[in-house]
Amino acid sequence: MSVQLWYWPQIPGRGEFVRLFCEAGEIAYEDMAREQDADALVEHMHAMEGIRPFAPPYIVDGDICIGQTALILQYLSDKEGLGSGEMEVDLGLFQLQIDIADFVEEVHSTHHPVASGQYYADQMEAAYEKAHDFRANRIPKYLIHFDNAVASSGGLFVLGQQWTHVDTSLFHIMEGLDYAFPNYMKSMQGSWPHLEGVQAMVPEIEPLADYLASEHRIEFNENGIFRHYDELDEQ
Ligand SMILES: N[C@@H](CCC(=O)N[C@@H](CS)C(=O)NCC(=O)O)C(=O)O
Repeated sequence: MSVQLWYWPQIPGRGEFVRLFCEAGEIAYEDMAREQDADALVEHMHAMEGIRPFAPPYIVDGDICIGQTALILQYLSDKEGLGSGEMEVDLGLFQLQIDIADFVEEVHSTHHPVASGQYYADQMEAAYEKAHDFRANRIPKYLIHFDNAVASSGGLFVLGQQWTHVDTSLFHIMEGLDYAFPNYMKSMQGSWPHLEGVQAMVPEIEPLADYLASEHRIEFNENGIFRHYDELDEQ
């Protein structure tokens, strides 16, 4: 039985972390709001009983409903036997996935530093300051942390030769940063070689290559999390 994925239909957003892992691991999923629309997603969320997810993405797997990207990935990885199988190691992967979630929140705050409910145009000055600090301090701090995690495995991925949900997510943040901050990322090329290795290797995971070339993959755009605004990039 396939898992239902509920996520906003117009942006890669956080839903993409789930899609990439499902595609790479050949986990059957239905992209519910892509098949229906955003209204169906809102309706579905509000009709739910018990503990509801706070926000998309969330998945429904039989009687189970799970929100929070990191938890969804950990759950699917456990269920499909795509982790290490050792609790200590899998907790380390989960920890990295939560680090990625924190980072994604900071990416979002570069264009929405004041209020997520207001337009970018109404908070551009603060965004400029925020993006400057993000490029100077936060990107290097996070990417060196992730680079060290890959380096410590001695292999191509975080677990060595075996890819995991952390690697598909690291691929996505590297692609997103290349889109959002192309000048900065070019100027820093070579600063996180193991991460660049993950970015190069993940598209080689066979089922994923098909997905990446397919129309189902949504391009980054200025409604999503990774947005490109010239003024927020290095000049
Ligand atoms: N920590 C959550 C964040 C979920 C989240 O912020 N989802 C966004 C879309 S990417 C949303 O719809 N948020 C609505 C809101 O925050 O009110 C996760 O990692 O899944």
